[in-house]
Amino acid sequence: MASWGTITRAAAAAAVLLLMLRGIDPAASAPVSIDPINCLDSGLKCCPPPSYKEIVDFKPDSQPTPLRIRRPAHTLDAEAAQKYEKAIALMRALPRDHPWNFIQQSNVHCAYCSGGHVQLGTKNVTIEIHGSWHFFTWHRAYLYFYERILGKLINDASFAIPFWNWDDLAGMSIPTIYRDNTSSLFNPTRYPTALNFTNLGGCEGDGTPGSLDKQKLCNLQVMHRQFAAASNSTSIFFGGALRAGGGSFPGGSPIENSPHSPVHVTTGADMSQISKSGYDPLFIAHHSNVDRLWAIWEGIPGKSSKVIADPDFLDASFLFWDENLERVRIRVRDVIDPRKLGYVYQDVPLKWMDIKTRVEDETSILQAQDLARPYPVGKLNFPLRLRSAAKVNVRRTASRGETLVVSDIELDGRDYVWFDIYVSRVDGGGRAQAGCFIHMERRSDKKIPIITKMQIGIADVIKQIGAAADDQIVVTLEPKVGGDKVTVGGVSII
Ligand SMILES: *[C@@H]1O[C@H](CO)[C@@H](O)[C@H](O)[C@H]1NC(C)=O
Ligand SMILES: *[C@@H]1O[C@H](CO)[C@@H](O)[C@H](O)[C@H]1NC(C)=O
Ligand SMILES: *[C@@H]1O[C@H](CO)[C@@H](O)[C@H](O)[C@H]1NC(C)=O
Ligand SMILES: *[C@@H]1O[C@H](CO)[C@@H](O)[C@H](O)[C@H]1NC(C)=O
Ligand SMILES: [Cu+2]
Repeated sequence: MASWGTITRAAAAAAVLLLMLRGIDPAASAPVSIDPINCLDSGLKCCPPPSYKEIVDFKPDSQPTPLRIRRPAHTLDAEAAQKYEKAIALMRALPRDHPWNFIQQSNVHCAYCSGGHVQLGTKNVTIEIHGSWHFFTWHRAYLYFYERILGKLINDASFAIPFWNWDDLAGMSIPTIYRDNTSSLFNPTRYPTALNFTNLGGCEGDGTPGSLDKQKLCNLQVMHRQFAAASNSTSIFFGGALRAGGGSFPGGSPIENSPHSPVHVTTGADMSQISKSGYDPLFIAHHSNVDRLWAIWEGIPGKSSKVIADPDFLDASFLFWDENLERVRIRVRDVIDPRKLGYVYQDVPLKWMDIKTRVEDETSILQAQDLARPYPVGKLNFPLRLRSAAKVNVRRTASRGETLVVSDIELDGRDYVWFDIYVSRVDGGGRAQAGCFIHMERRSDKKIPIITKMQIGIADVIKQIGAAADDQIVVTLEPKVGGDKVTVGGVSII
C-alpha cells in the first residue's frame, strides 16, 4: 500500500514532467504561494498568531447574494456611514489575537510586504506584494475579505466598503466621515494639509483657495498621464512578473507609483509607511479607489486581453482569514472579475479621462528652479546616482518604440525615494512629464536590497511634445525625494 508520501512524490514528479514537456524549467517558473506556517518577524511584529487550521480553497458564493455597491466616501449617506463606522468599531473591539481584530487585519498588509510571510517551498524568501504584477491582485483579494468580515460583524450581507474618490474634484481631500476624532474611522497621525487637499503626485501648492484650484487641475492631469502611461499594455498596467521564489520588486505599475503612492505619503504618518498604513481606516477607502481604477481599465475594450495569460500570474495564491473564520487560499484567477466577487463600483464621472497632458516650457522651468544642466546631454555615465536632475538622449528602436524603461533602479527598501521622468524633443521645445518613480518607506531592522525597474507607455506624451516621428528623445530624471539614495542603471525606449 502506498503511503501518502509516495503518492505526493509521484504526483510531484508527474507535475515536473508536465512542466518539462511544456518547455518550462520547473525550477525557474512556478506561481507564488504562501507557506501557511512560516512567517518571519523582521522586527515588525505583524505576523499573524500561528495557526495550524486546515486551509480551504476559495469558492465564490454558491447562492446569489445581494451585489455590494461600493460608493464614493464623500457621498455616503448618514445611514451607510453609521454602519461602516459601527463595523470598524466592532472590529477594533475584538480580542487582540482574533483574526478579524482591527490591528490583526491591518497587519495582514504588513505581513505581505517584504519580511513577513515566507513563500512556500523556501525557508526564508518572503513575499512582497508591492512593485510587481501582484499589486492589484493581492489588494483586491485583501479588500474582498475585509469587506465581508465587516459585513458579517454588522450582519449585513450587502455591506460595501466606500472608495476614496480622490480622482474627482469633490473627493480630493480626506472625506468628512473620517475626520471626527471620536469616530472609529479616525487616525491621529494624519497631516493637517491632507484635510484640504489630496495630492496625487507633484501637485503641491500654498493651500490658498486660488492655489487649490490649480492643484486640483494638476491632479486631473496626473490621473490622465498615469492612466495613459499604464493603459496601453497589459504587462505595463500590472507590473513586472513575480514568480515563486523570485526576488522582490520586479517593477511596479505606473499607477502604483502614482497616484497610489503620493496619496499614502501625503496623507499621514501611518499612511506613508507600508508597514503601518493599514492602521488608518483610510487605507481601505484608498485601495478601494486603486482597485476601482483596475476595474475601470478592465472595462475599457481593447485590442489585447486585459488579463495576463501566464499561469504563474493566474495560479499565484494568497492566504486570508475569511468571514466564516476559515483560512482560505485564493488564487489570482479568482479575483480577475469583480462581479464574480459580488461587488461593483458606483459609476461616477471621470473628468480626467479627456484632459490634456501638460507641456511645460522648458526655459521657464530652468529659470524658475535655477536648474543648471548638471551633465552634458547624452554623456551620462550609468549607473548614475540621482543627486541632481539628469538628462540623457535616448534612441528609439527601429520600430519607434513607445515604452520607456528605466532599468536597474537600486535602493534600500527602507528609504523613501521619488523621482520624476520627463520627455522632450532633441531640438528643444517644451517637456512633458511621462511618469514618476516612487518608493515608500518601510521599517526593517536590516537593509532591504532592491533592484527594480520602471516601464511606462509614452505614446501619448510623445504626441503631445510633437516627437512622434523622432528617432531620439531627451529623457530627464528629476529627483524629488531621496535622490542621493538611489542609482539608475540605464534608460531606454523599446
Ligand atoms: C536564506 O537562507 C540561505 C541559507 O541559509 C542563505 O544563504 C540566504 O542568504 C538567506 N536569504 C535571505 C533572504 O535571508
Ligand atoms: C477632538 O476634536 C475636538 C474638536 O475639534 C477637540 O476639541 C478635541 O481636543 C479633540 N480631541 C482629541 C483627543 O484630539
Ligand atoms: C484649509 O483650508 C481652510 C479654508 O480655506 C484654511 O482656513 C486652512 O488654513 C487650510 N488648512 C491648511 C492646513 O492648509
Ligand atoms: C496607445 O498606442 C497607440 C499605438 O501605439 C497610440 O497611438 C496611442 O496614442 C496610445 N495611447 C496611449 C493612451 O498612450
Ligand atoms: Cu497602498
